[in-house]
Amino acid sequence: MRIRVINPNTTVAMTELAAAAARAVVAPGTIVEGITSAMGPASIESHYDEALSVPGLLAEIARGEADGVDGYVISCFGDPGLDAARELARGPVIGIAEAAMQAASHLGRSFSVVTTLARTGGRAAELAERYGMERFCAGIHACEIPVLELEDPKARTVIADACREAVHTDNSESIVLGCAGMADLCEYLTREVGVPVVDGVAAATLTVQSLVTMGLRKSGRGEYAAPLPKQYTGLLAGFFLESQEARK
Ligand code: 2AL
Repeated sequence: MRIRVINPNTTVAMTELAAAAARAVVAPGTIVEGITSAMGPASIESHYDEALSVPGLLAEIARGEADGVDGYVISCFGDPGLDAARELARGPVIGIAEAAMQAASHLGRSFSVVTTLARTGGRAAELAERYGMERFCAGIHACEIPVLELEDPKARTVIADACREAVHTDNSESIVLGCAGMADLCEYLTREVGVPVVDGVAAATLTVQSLVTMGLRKSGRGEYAAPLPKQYTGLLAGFFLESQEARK
């Protein structure tokens, strides 16, 4: 099976980091392809960034469909474009926030999200609500490190401190990492913090792998059916959709 881990920001190093986290957990025979969006923001840490990341993500889903890919991971914690991506794909599309929160809900009664900048916390809260995870989400904490500075060797101790503080303040039982760029710190943080630490990239990749292994595909009935064909203009002219028949 082929799973594409799509990084909706345009930073190749982040794609490689996420693809490595995915490859570390998949079964033999599952091929993970890391894909960097060809257009959009270098990192996603505002609603503006998130909105402008969606066309590039959807272009990659369309390309994946043409290439016969089995399923996709949206490798950004805002789960940008998740519903739209599902409309385009035949296989499962899983966001790292939904997968991480759901995995954490199996591990304890409560989790804390540790994210990058505080301004991304509203989106995380909205997603917890959307996924029915508010009951488990005890708090959302920021380490105030911008996405592209997570690579700095000093970042790991700041994030570990934020995780310990979150567990203490929220009295929570696990941690959900709030950025794909934290995936490589999961083992280190688990050792440092002493509670399960969930990386959404690994969780989402294995969710896709499980669904495809079970022979389950996206439902084409109702809301996630292929979008109606219509003209798109201006910069989005390339997103013109042909008839659904032609795309099957
Ligand atoms: C993210 C993420 O996962 N990728 C990105 O560019 N921004 N999340 C975040 N909380 O900043």
